Amino acid sequence: MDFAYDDQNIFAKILRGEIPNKTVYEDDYALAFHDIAPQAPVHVLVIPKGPFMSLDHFTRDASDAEITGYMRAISKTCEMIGVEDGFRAIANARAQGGQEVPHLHVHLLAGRPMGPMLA
Ligand code: IU
Repeated sequence: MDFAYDDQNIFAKILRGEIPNKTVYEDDYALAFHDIAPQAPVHVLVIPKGPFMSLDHFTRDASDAEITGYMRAISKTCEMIGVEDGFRAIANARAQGGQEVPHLHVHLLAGRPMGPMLA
């Protein structure tokens, strides 16, 4: 499987500070920011700082510290945005998964009922 990472993707540019973002949470392992086209009252993307395309790539190649750090950052982000009433987490991967930006991102959606099924 080809996991060639494109360091010109938009989230890589955001991580390098070349493009601004509305940051919710940041630490050594991850950045969380508001999605530019929110699909819910709260729609935040959490991305690892390393060059990982997708969830399978990340969980194959990232170090234990990177994986733990990223998961903890998701928890911290949930604290920041307030998800007491529930939320949905989605990680699209590659073409059939509907992934548009080839840097791993978990969508956190909250603030409305999500319905029983994904599209
Ligand atoms: P996807 O899972 O790769 O399809 O999601 C990409 C998301 O990135 C999507 O929800 C876009 O609205 C969002 N996004 C963004 O927040 N800022 C950008 O500059 C671009 C896309 I391009």
